[in-house]
Formats: sequence, structure tokens, C-alpha cells
Amino acid sequence: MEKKVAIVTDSTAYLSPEIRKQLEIEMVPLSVVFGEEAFREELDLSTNDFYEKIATSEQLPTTSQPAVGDFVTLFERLKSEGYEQVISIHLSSKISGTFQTSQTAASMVNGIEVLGFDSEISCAPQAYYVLEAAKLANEGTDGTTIIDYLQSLKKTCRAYFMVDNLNHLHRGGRLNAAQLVVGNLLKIKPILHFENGRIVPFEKVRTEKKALARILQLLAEDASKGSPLDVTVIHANREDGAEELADTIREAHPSATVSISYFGPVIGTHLGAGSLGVTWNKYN
Ligand code: MYR
Repeated sequence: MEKKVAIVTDSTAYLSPEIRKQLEIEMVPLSVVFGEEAFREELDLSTNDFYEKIATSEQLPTTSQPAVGDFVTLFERLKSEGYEQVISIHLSSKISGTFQTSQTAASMVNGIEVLGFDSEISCAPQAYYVLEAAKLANEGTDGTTIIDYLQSLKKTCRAYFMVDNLNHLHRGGRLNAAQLVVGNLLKIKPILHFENGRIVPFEKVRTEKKALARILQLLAEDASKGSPLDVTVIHANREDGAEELADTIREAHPSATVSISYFGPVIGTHLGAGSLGVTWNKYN
């Protein structure tokens, strides 16, 4: 007998409410905190309002993971709706306690099996895992098979990003590279990526132009090996820059599908406005 499998993620996948509704994906929000006031991203604070607020506010925000009760309430509801399994897909457990909190909640709810998936990343690549999982769940695939498939996809995931100012990542304690603090003073624009769930410098580059050129070179290398290119450009309040980059990629790779996504409030707090990222999957 097929099991009814629910798909849960958190807000940092930045999947639109329309797509979530269409594919029956549940979302648990993280929050940004200004002083004493917490705002759940998307629900209490839109991405545009967030970037406007940080541009004008003296106070720098921090972020917080969902409360365990948010997951307990959701898992209880899913159980009452007849779901037997949940795939709970979250941002890297090395940069947020969200994954661990979902696991704690899972141990508090009986009668529904929660299978956690630590994406070891966030944003558009996390969304990719969520969409793949939703597709399989809608086809009636068992939860364990879905988790195995997602694990196998991990080695295909490529994601590089760059920030305008390293201070945000440093302040939030999410950068594993003490030497880059010096780099920042020298105005180095390192290309960053994830390694074992942590953010580390991929290469130190002196200008943004060079960093973008290098990312495009990495993309071209994968394309030349025959990877079907499904590329996402991600931006932090930098729509024009993202459009320009997307156009450059489309020109260089006419057969590629290129979409644009964004760094919402929680991730934007840690990266800062102006950040850009590029992600794709390498299948060979
Ligand atoms: C929390 O307070 O639990 C949330 C912490 C979020 C840290 C985010 C660090 C930056 C992640 C960049 C993702 C780029 C993906 C391509």
C-alpha cells in the first residue's frame, strides 16, 4: 500500500506560495529580528520591505530559527490529514538549528514518520531538492526512496556566490575563513561556496568582475562536458545585476534554462544586499 508522504521545507528555500500550493509543499518560516521585534519572513515581512528596512534602519537585524512548536503543530496537522510520512528538507544544519529543531519536533509526535533531509546548503539549491521530492511524493514514491534519491543528487549540486561586503557573514558567524576578514579589508571579493554544509571561500578574487567571470568559466566547463544546464541566478535586492548575469548565461549557453531567484530576509541578513549567486547541477 502506498504511503501518503508530505513534503515540508523552511522559508529559506524561497519557493513562491503559488508553487508550494500547487505541489502541496508545507513551509515553516524562519525570522529576522530587529531589536525586540521578530518578523517571520514572507508572512510578516516581504523581501522588498526587508531590503528597504535595512537600507534605512540604524539597527542591523539578526535571524532566528523556527520554534520547535511550529514543527510539532505542523506534523500533528499532517498526521490528522492522513499523512504517514513527512520529508522535512532544511537549510544546512551547520549554519542553522532549523534541521535539528525539526528532528526534535519529530521525536515529540507519534504516529507519523518524519524523515529529515539536511540539504547542506540553502536557497535555490534547497528548493531544487524540495521540488524533486514533491514530484516523487506526488507520484506515490515511498519516503525512504525519496531520501535516497535526494542524497544521490547532492553530488550534482553546484553553487557559488559572492557578497558585496564580508562583514555580514562574519558578524553572523557563518563564515569559516578567519583569513578573509583581512581579505575584506583589502577589498577582496572571494567566491564562496558550501563544503560539508559550511560556507568556505572557493577562490579569492580581487574584483567582482573577475569573480563573476570565474563563476561563468566553471559553468562553461560543466556545460562542455554535456551537463544539461538548468541554471538559477540568485540575488539580494539586485534584480538588474541578476537579469544581466542571466542574459550573459543565456547568450553563452542558448540551450540552458536560466531562472532568477532571490535571497530573502533571513539569508539577506547574513549575506547583505548586493550579493549574487549562481547554481546549477552537474550530471556528469
Ligand atoms: C538562523 O538564524 O538559524 C538562520 C541562519 C542562516 C544563515 C545563512 C548564512 C548564509 C547562507 C548563504 C546561502 C547561499 C546559497 C546559495
